[in-house]
Amino acid sequence: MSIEIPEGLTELLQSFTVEVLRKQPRDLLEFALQYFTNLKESQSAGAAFGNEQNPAARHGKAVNFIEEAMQIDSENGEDEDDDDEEFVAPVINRFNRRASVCAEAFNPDDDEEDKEPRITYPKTDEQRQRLQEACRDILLFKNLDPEQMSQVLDAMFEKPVEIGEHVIEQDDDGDNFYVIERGMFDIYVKTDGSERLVGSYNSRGSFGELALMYNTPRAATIIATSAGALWCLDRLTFRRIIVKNNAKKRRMYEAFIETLPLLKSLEPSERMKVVDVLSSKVYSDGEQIIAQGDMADCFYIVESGQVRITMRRSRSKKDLENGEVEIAMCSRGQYFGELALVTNKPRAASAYAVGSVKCLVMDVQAFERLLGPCMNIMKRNIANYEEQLAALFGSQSDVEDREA
Ligand code: 1OR
Ligand code: 1OR
Repeated sequence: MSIEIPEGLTELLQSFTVEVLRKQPRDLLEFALQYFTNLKESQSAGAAFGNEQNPAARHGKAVNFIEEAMQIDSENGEDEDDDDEEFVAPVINRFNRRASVCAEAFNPDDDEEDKEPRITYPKTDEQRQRLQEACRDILLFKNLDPEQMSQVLDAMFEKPVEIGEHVIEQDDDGDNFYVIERGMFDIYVKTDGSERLVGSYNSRGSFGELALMYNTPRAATIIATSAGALWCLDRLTFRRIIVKNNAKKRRMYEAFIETLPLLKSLEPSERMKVVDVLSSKVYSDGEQIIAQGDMADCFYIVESGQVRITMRRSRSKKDLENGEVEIAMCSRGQYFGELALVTNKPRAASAYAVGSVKCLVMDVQAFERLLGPCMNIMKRNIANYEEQLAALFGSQSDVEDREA
């Protein structure tokens, strides 16, 4: 009598075993229950998004575990950027294809990326336009080349959210990266058993990158405070494209970042995390980078060129005609745009490119998350601004008007 092994059983159990070895759960049965429930849920979610014909997406979270086990060594260290190809996470359809952790060694030279099917969610022109608009200012996408960007857009799928929905639960495994199309979301972080509101998103931005970049549990809970819509990028595509791109970025900026006085109180590994979230933006001569009075959501470090910081003499119409006064120039290695983020006020001054300028840009959430240890240096500088304010603007009434 021959016993037939059901298709997919070996791979299913392998994935589960790898996850048990990674997580070392105390209660194996409870872990198994959770694991297979998650697997079932992500399978149903894939089906709900009309992705039946797309096996890689259908398998949701669990699809990653073997590939990731193959990469774990390179990811745990700080040297994950030795080779671009190290980050190619081949999409293995483990329910049709036999893949064994032991037998199928991960070979970085094998360009699996081009052999395996890519995830594509068909979109109407209207959807694609909305998606492109939502992704326009996403810093993690800024350094992608057009081909990478188009693969990312193809792989993204839409998810409506209801008010009160927990999009991400702290400590869960990471499944997707999310780009906000519309809606408001609160960020909660649990420490020592108590949960605290640490920030929010208002109809723009993105979240959910950390667990995917560093293979860590979710670092925060994200709750929708209005109805809204998100665009989701699955973990595998995120790792294949964004994490690979980050390796390149690390190589490009590692030496520069090491020289920045602002970041000297960070550990080397923290400095690398700063590089991971930075994106580079180019401005042409005279272009406005920051407008005085605007709400702030970014922080800047000058990579090349000069940035002129100017201030309106006062808010009154009469003085607007007097134009703006130059109050500072920033060059390579200097930063600006921190004041509004630290004080939670509108931009205190404007910034313009002088000649062609390249800046490294970081969003406010990353700024708050990563630059806490640099706050002393920034606060000392801010105290300098205050001192120079009166001197530069002369009459006290001007200052009072500006500060009103
Ligand atoms: P993730 O994959 O860990 C939760 O899932 C997401 O919340 C996380 O990625 C970030 O994208 C996002 N600390 C940690 N995660 C944050 C934070 C944050 N803000 C947004 N996320 N802090 C708040 C900074 C305003 C630091 C709190 C101490
Ligand atoms: P921000 O987020 O307010 C404008 O956006 C940026 O200009 C500001 O952060 C600072 O990074 C930068 N006063 C206020 N902002 C200044 C100043 C400044 N210099 C640079 N910025 N002063 C100049 C001191 C040499 C004092 C005002 C006269």
